[in-house]
Amino acid sequence: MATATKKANTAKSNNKKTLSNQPVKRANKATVKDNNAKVIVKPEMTVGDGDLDHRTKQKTAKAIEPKQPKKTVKKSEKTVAAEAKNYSGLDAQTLVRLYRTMYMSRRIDDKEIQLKGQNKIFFQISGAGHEAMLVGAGLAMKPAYDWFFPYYRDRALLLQLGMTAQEMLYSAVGAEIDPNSHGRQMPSHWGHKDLNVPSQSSCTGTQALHAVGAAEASYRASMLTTELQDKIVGFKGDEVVYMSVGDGTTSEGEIWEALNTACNLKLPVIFVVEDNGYAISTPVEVSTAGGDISKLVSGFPNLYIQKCDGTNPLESYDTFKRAVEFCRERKGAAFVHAKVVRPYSHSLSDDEKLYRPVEELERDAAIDPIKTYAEFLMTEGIASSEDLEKLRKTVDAEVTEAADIALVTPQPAPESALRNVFSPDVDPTSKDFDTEEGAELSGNAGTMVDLINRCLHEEMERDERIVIFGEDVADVSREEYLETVKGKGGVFKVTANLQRKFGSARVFNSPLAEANIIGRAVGMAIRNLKPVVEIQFFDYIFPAFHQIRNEVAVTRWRSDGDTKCPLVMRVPVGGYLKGGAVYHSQSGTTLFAHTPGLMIVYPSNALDANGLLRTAIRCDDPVLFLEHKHLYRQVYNKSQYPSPEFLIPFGKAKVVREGTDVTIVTYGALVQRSFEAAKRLEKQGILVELIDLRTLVPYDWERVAESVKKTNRVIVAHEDPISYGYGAEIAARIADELFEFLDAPVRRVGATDTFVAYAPQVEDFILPQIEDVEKAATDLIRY
Ligand SMILES: Cc1ncc(C[n+]2csc(CCOP(=O)(O)OP(=O)(O)O)c2C)c(N)n1
Ligand SMILES: [Mg+2]
Repeated sequence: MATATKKANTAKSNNKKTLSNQPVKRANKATVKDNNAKVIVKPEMTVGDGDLDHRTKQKTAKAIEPKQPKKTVKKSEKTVAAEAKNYSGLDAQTLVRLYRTMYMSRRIDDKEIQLKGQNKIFFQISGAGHEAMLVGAGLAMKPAYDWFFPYYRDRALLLQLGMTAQEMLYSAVGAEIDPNSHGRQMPSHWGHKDLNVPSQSSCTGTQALHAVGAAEASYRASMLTTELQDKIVGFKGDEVVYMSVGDGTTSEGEIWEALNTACNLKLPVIFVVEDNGYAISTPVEVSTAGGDISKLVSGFPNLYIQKCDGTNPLESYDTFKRAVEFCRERKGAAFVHAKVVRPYSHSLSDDEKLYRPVEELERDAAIDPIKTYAEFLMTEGIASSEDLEKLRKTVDAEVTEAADIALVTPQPAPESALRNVFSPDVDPTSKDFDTEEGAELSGNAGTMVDLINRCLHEEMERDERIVIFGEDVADVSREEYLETVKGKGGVFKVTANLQRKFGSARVFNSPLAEANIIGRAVGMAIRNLKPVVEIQFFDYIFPAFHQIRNEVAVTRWRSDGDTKCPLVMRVPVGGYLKGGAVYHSQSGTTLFAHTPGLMIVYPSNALDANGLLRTAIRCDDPVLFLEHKHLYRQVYNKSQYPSPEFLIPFGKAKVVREGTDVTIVTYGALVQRSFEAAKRLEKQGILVELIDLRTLVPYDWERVAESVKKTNRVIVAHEDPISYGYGAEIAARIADELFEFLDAPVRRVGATDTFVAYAPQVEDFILPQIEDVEKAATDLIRY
């Protein structure tokens, strides 16, 4: 007990020490508390309440042009930014422009709400209550220079950066010319190529890792050659990366994985938490231990933590200026925790009155930044009520006009749906990727591990954009040991000696966090690095499944080609290991094959692995490259080495053996097993045509069809569990398109619908064996 207390105390004081080392600025608690405590009787008017006919009626004043601040005007105690004596160094025009942007943001929300009510648009989520913080952030950063990974509340930021009301309303109506997603995503899912805003998804928090990867692209390029820097999209050397989330989203693991890496590498990422106190209906104290996210992150080293009143644009601007400076100077990452309000429901699909009492809503309304900042401008004599009224009128007119135009702007043609699933420019199934015919081989025969490793060496040599990372892939992270130890180079040694050859900036270990690996790779790929990452075992790919399915595979499509993240995910897969058991033997290609936008490669031998990996690296789409662990070192699939230009195209199956009686369509470890079965069957006079698909997405349908037309009997064999498997897809298509050529039903061979057991004889029962393939063939012949 005593020891425990002692430990706790030490931890506490250590924490304190770390904190005091950080340039932490505490929030102006008094202001926030005071404001929260103020109970305002039903506000006179509600700005942006969804009804365009409601207008803010401010007190009258005369001037039309923004006035220079009158130093003589008596300041109200309640002045929003009374402490900002020189208005954060901003002139009157800028101060008024900030209001214009905030108001514009609110009015676009209101317009959308109106249009949604009229069934003219199909979804709405607002940025209401967050505007002040967002214009402050936008003003402190450099548009089209810095990088932005914003979330759906960030309308005012995007306006501040230069996106127009028109562009936003194109998005709302699903117009094809919408720069955010060209009609593919809900509105407020930001993306703007020219403004360095990569396409953002609906997934809360995934973009934190992309932001880290985007910052890391610059960080790694800084350590490498200037030629590489030229290839990094938007490389400046001092650019910073903005990433925002809500309070609720800070509970996602990816946020913590992102903070961990950003702080560890001192990456220039500004983590922004827009704390409106709710995640839909769940209050912050339910999601966040202690209710204060800044406290929870206070142990991270190199993290500049700032709290601010996000309803105050000037305080927000000051805060962001400091955070930006910290990151620009490459001192580390920054964390801005901004308290904001949410005057509207979460989205139009939500009714906040179901879980928030009127008094609370009124408290928020009283500190609504659209209201308080207008009051500030008037009280300080920066703009008169008439100025602001006039400004509001012009904004309203602009928004109305933009909406009218958007409503008559065409949506994409229905068949455009098929565009940009994969790269329209680089086709890995084309002849450009085929040097297989007559390829010259040399040297001693190597294993699949050897030939993959050789390919990685050659490709890294050829393309300096390639970075390799994952768990334990480096030779030795502590470089000082490089000369004294042999090095690890991956648990299967596939990446051996790459760090030694190409350096730790290009080959490095990741933390033990699969989403971290894939999410960072996305951010790097967005900026034109070429990540070739390793997931240590297929069985552990699932923490990254969200990133793979919802980000990697869909980024190009959801932005209609504006954002892409081509990368290669090498993944050891499969069983037949004797003792691999449940969590080191899994196959599950269907889970990924069912995800549009992902290419899947599954080589059965060393030479194919080499040629297909080269194509995977050189193509412009994300590729899941499955390497069967059992095949890694088999003598039967060894090969001599091809040249560094040896390429096998995707979608080109290999006829391993020709035959006339029955076709076996397979891949991976079942190729050799089927080959053995074919030899046995030949002795019975049955001639098998054996097809190794080699790539599962895309696959060589022509070759399959040609064979089935010849043999009229077909088996689809794979290692995955049989039900709902990849074979079901092939079998269904054969039944559908080749029915008249069949003399027997399509038969499938696969694993039992279980996981793989440890005890060898049970494993043998579960996984398909030579006998299973043989029996299926004899059954079909007898049919
Ligand atoms: C991974 C994921 N889980 C759940 C959702 C559904 N969802 C969308 S927004 C949201 C709440 C987010 O709250 P917060 O992060 O506080 O942001 P706020 O909307 O309050 O600004 C939820 C649960 C989602 N989009 N993504
Ligand atoms: Mg929230």
